Amino acid sequence: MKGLWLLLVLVAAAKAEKVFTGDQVIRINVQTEEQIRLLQALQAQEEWELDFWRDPVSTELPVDVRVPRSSLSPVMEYLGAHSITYSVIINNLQEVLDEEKAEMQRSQMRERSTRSFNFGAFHRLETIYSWMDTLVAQHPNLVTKQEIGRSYEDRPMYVLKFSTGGNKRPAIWMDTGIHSREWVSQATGVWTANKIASDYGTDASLTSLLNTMDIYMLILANPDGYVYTHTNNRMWRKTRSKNPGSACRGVDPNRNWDAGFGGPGASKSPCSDSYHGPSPHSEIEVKNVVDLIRSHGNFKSFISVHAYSQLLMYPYGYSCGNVADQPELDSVGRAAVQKLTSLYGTRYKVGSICNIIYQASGGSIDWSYNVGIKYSFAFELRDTGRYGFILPANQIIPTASETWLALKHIMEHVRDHPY
Ligand code: INF
Ligand code: ZN
Repeated sequence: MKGLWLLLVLVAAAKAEKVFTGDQVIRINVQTEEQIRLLQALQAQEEWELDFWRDPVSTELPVDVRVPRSSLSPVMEYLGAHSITYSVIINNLQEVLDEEKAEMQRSQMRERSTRSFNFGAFHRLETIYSWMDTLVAQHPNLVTKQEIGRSYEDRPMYVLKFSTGGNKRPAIWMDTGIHSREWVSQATGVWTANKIASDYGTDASLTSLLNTMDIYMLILANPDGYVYTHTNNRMWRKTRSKNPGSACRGVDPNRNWDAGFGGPGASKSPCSDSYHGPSPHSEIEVKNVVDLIRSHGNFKSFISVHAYSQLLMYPYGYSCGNVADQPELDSVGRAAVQKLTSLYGTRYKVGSICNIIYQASGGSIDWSYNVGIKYSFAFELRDTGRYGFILPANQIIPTASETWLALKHIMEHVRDHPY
């Protein structure tokens, strides 16, 4: 009876899963400001349900947009009418998603038979949470798991704390997965947590860092959204909170921080993927982090990891003016990216959020910088749009390995420049 019940539940969940058959992801290399305005007009209308993977903001960065199959002909007509050229980077999104799911299932089978955790695979929330307990058990004198609060749908939010003693030592914060669909971010968080635990005691630089500082990692910063990308909509980005008066769910957790809140570069529409929410820190997932950072009071670095575009950014997003520490942040960022590139040649750009991509208000690292955490950075991991959010799992370990070189450089700079 139990088996039948489980089957029914799975079928129901499967039924609820959104499919993207025939959806195309197209790339538009905008040539003029006029074209940017034309694309922003597309972004504003909700009828064609366009999902901008990269927003139309500057002629510097290509625009990537998922076009639902039902909107393909009107969109192509619109682009043609304005002689906006484009290329198709993903011809049928569902095919790519099916392969991603098949790869996950193959990996789960291997894990069950070998009883080992595959760092080169994407995992469901439950698997990551039980792996956390394994990591703590393997490194009882270094790693602890702390519940910093619960999500909107009442899931625990776990932070892994790496500490060799002391009380409220100077600390480094790292979060991954604040945007749930950016799966290589959470996967990089898992790999990095294991790397820190494994290398303590053998990597002299990391050991000296952990003998004087603590590291806090929030791997699933948006747990409800992450589960939703597995069960209902792989392209989900926001939280899953209900918006009063709207059928649309969720707030963009990277627009909900009290830093230029509600300013340009965020939407007031609950249906928008960059909806800033009703008020700063309205999202419990954001408030839980804010409360921890504030009560700890001794964080020296705040690093938030996103994907994709291969960028290393520093504040501000809410304005294009330079922060006081811009020269130092820029030089640390460039040196960190040099270390990253040295591994596989992966190229990154460095700069402030506003200058490199676009004005975005209410972002997490603007808030952390403004509360005095000087070394605030945001990563945009691989790739530059060939796969976008659906990065193949075989790129997880290379991505995490190269990113670790940059993270280590930042952490070493923080260690050597106490303030
Ligand atoms: N990045 C953009 C965003 O809309 C830009 C960004 C990154 C703004 C980091 C602020 C801080 O949030 C992504 N990338 O969503 O995944
Ligand atoms: Zn993001």
